[in-house]
Amino acid sequence: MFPEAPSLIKSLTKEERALLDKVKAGERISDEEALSLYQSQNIPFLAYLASLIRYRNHGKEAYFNRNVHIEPTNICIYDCAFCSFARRPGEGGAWEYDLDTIEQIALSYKDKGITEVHITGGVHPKRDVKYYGEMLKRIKTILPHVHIKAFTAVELQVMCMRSKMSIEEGLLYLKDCGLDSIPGGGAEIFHPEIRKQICNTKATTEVWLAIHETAHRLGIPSNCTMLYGHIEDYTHRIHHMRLLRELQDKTQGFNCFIPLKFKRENNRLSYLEETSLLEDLKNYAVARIYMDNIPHLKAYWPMIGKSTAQLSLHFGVDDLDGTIDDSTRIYSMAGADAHPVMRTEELVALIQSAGFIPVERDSLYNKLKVYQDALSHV
Ligand code: V47
Ligand code: SF4
Repeated sequence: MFPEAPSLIKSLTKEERALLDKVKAGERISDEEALSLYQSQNIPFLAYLASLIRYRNHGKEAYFNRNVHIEPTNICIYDCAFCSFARRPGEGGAWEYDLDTIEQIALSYKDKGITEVHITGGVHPKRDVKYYGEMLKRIKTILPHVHIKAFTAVELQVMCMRSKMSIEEGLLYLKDCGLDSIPGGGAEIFHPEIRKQICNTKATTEVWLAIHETAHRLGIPSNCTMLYGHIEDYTHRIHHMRLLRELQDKTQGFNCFIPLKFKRENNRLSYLEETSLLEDLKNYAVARIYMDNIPHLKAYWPMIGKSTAQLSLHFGVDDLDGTIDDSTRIYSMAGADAHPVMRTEELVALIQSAGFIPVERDSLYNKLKVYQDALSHV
């Protein structure tokens, strides 16, 4: 049962009251209304509205999974202004794992209870669809029951081009090799004013959206992201979410939306301040309220930290990603937690102590285990 908040409701302005009525009735909010929420300083109201939707969709349940990342290379043909991860071939700090090394990595996760491997990396100048297909096949042979969520739209565009395949041909080939879903990366900010300043040369907005639309049509679900907190303003964020909401109306193929907070170390945008905790929470709340057709909202804890992830559950978030097992470098190279890892017990305790019911899920949000009982130390 969603807790009533009579004193909060009594203190609302006329405009806030109208928004509350709209959200209660399950109606979609407009871009102008989203902007007014972003501009609002009434944080309890934002938390209340987002929680209303969160409770309606998921009650008190909060999801997580047991996952690891594999980053096959950080060599990249692009040079995004916000990126701290990419290197040129031969540059210090560059890596490229061959398929035998990938096999060794997969073997190291055998019998560890993971249910998902997330694969993403730099856009390598030479590797093509056949290469990545072989990678998927080898991982599936070693970890046959594990869901593989792999390759951003940006990586897919280039590997298909290199293999002279259409996106549809490439996706069907990779699906046959074991690709189960597509992660949400590469979306950044869709608005051309911003996109041309932060990632001018990689997949355009139209290409990113077309690749996800094609994937959905072929029965490959995906996630979507938004990189926020750099040079964009609220109107760019709303434009970005509108394009995702429109595509979701068409396809219903997105499982979750993941706002990614810009981390500033070791990249060309280091002169910017990072967003505040309140701004991060506000962004989750507006996303939950505006994106009414995407079932899950994920707080990616390696990026924002464990405490913010925990708080975000009160601002519309229902998914905290997974255990990670210290397997990603994208964010630590930009200044986030150097060794991201959370044991299952830690994730469960973190969710329970925020007042929610932890649910271990698979990659498609089927429930694997509901942790009904409070832990003894909570
Ligand atoms: O597209 C890169 C972001 C993304 C920085 O689908 C940065 O479940 C912040 O999309 N500060 C790739 N963000 C990762 C990604 C992702 C992550 C977790 C889960 C899922 C999922 C997808 O990482 C890139 C870019 O937006 N990124 N550099 C940075 N300095
Ligand atoms: Fe390459 Fe991705 Fe970094 Fe851009 S964000 S430079 S595409 S690794």
